[in-house]
Order: sequence, then C-alpha cells, then structure tokens
Amino acid sequence: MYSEGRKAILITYPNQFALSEARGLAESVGYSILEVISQKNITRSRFGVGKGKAEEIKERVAALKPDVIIYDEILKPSQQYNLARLCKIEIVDREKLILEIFLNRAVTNESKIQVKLAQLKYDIVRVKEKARLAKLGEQPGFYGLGKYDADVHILDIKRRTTLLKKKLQAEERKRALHRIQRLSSSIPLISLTGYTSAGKTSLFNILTNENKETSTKLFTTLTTFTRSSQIEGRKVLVSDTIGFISKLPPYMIEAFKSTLSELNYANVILLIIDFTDDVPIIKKKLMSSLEILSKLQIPFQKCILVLNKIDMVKNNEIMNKMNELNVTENIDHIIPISAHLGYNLPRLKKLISMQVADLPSTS
Ligand SMILES: Nc1nc2c(ncn2[C@@H]2O[C@H](COP(=O)(O)OP(=O)(O)OP(=O)(O)O)[C@@H](O)[C@H]2O)c(=O)[nH]1
Ligand SMILES: [Mg+2]
Repeated sequence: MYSEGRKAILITYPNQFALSEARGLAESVGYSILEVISQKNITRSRFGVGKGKAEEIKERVAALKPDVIIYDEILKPSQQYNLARLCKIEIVDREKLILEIFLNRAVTNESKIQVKLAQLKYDIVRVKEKARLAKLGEQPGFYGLGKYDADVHILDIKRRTTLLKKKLQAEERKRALHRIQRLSSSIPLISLTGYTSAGKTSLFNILTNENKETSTKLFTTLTTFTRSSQIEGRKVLVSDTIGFISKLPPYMIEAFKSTLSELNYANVILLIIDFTDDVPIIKKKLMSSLEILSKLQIPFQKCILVLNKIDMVKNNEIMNKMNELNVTENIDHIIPISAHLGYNLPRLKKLISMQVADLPSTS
C-alpha cells in the first residue's frame, strides 16, 4: 500500500463524522494514526489552525515523531508551507490524501491517467508557490515535494500534462465508442452509485453474479465496471461506479468526469446508502451524493434510494430512521435492503423493471 506503516498525527474537526471519515481515508492507504488533534476551525489563513494550536501541534510532532501530519482540509499551498516549516514535517492535506488513495486503487488505464493528471494539478500550484517564495528569498523545502529547480519542474509538469491529456482523450474515445454500441443496442442501463463503502459492489455482485472486490476500506472501486444481467426477464446492463466522498475537491470531480459521466447515460440510478450509520451522518452523506449528482445534471427522478445493510439495523429502528430522513420530496422510490442477506431484492428488481418498462424492448 502507498503509505503502509507511515505514522501520522491527524488534524480534523471535533465531530464523529469528520473523525471517522478522515481516519477511514488515512487508514485505507496504510497510515497509522498516533494521535488525533481536533479543532473547530481548521480553515484559518496562515496555518489552517490558529497560531496557538499550530505551536501545540509542533510540540506533539516533536514528542511523537510521526512521519507526516494529515490535515483534514484542503490547504492552500501557502498554508501548507507555513505549517510544514513550523513543524518541520510533511503535511498531507485532504486533497493529497484522496490523491494517494486514488493512486493506490487505480487499475484501468483511464483511471491511472486521470489520477496522474489530478496529481500534476496538485503539484503545479505548489511548485509555483515554491518559485514565488524563492524569489522572496525564502528557501522553501516543501517537505515532501522534490528539490528541483522550480522553473524546470514547472516545464516538466506541463510537458507531462499535455502528454497525459492526449492519452486520456484516446481512452475517452474508446469509452465513447463502447457507449455508442451500448446505446444503439438500447439495453437499459442501471448504475449503482453512492457514498464510498455503502455496499455498491456487494449489490452489483448479486445483481450480476460477479465476484468483484468488496471491502470495509474506502474507495475499493475506482473504475466503472459494466456487466449484463437479467432483471424480471429483461436484459439490462448494470454498472458499478466510483464512490462519493464529502469535500471532494472540484478538480477531482473534473478529473473523474468521464468516469462519473457514465451516470448520465443510466436509465435507472440506484443511490445506495449505508443505513447502519446514524441519521445525521446518513443525511450528510446523502446530501453530498445528491450534490454530486446535481453537478452532473442528473435528474433525481431516475434515482431509487436504496437503504442497504438493514440486516444490521433493528426492525423498529428502520421505520424511525426512514421517517427522520424525510427525503421523499427529492426521490420517489425508497427501499430498504440487505445486499448480504438478499432481503427485499425481489422488490428492488420489481422497482427497477417498472422504471425501465417504458423503454423500447430489444429482447
Ligand atoms: N452487514 C452488511 N454489510 C454489508 C452489506 N452490503 C455491503 N456490506 C459491507 O460493507 C462494506 C463495503 O461494501 P462494498 O460493496 O465494498 O461497498 P462499495 O460501495 O462498493 O465501496 P467502494 O467501492 O469502496 O466505494 C463491505 O465490508 C461489505 O461486506 C449488507 O447488506 N449488510
Ligand atoms: Mg465498490
């Protein structure tokens, strides 16, 4: 794994959602968290945290000697540099952490190129900051960013970016060709989507008799994977997709747009929710999922909200939680299921087949 065994101090917000998500992200690339420092406001201008807190972090770094600080926000290069210089340690901000995960998980050519492009975008703003500081007479070792001459580095990044973009276009053309073939066959496409770890691949495997990897780690699936299957006697295509996460940097949505845009071609979207979470967390995850769907201009009428893992939720709690969620104004169809036990799968299939009933049939 990318950062297997690297020790980290984690800086995050003082709430369970932020903490467990940040810990999940960090641990899924192999970091071990030595200590968590939480603070209400971690978006201040100079260090992210306030000056006093920054000094406290410096002391904890000196005492615990971690390899990195994981900072659960997207930092400006100047903030990242200030904190790195104060604490004399590499700062892995949320953006960098997500990049590491993607780098670790990308398997197809397309996703590998997408991740590399996103990484170059991340690097170039930092190299530019380095050049700016050098002009001011600073000696900016960025802790973790190489020590090359900034101008050479910028040229090199630009050259690599152009090359990768060309390669990405070629991959996108392949994907578009597949899509045209699929559209012309007019077989309905069912896409599974939702927050990372909600159980998309688990449901995909049952719907298609596949055996794709599922795990408790975040972002197990990075690549859209499509298989044909039969639902209620009708031939359909089922697509498993990359999971969502809160505070996904906008250019990463951009980087994964061609992967995500597969959702635009779906006839039915199964928006999967991990129903074992507490209601406030479900709401947050649901909101960030809906936000990404609306950024992709996907109409919510196409969605079926699938509340998964109800084998882990008590019967009386299911109704209570559904009432508390109160999302019916956005989405017409809601169904609790268990991908593990197969509970309610026949009903889900019935719902899907009703949604595609109006499409012209080829089989
Ligand atoms: N108890 C229970 N666990 C489930 C169920 N469905 C999935 N899981 C577990 O939830 C975890 C995540 O499942 P995945 O299917 O990998 O989730 P995913 O949405 O594909 O996740 P990413 O690909 O990482 O975005 C795994 O440990 C599954 O075993 C379910 O119905 N009940
Ligand atoms: Mg998956």
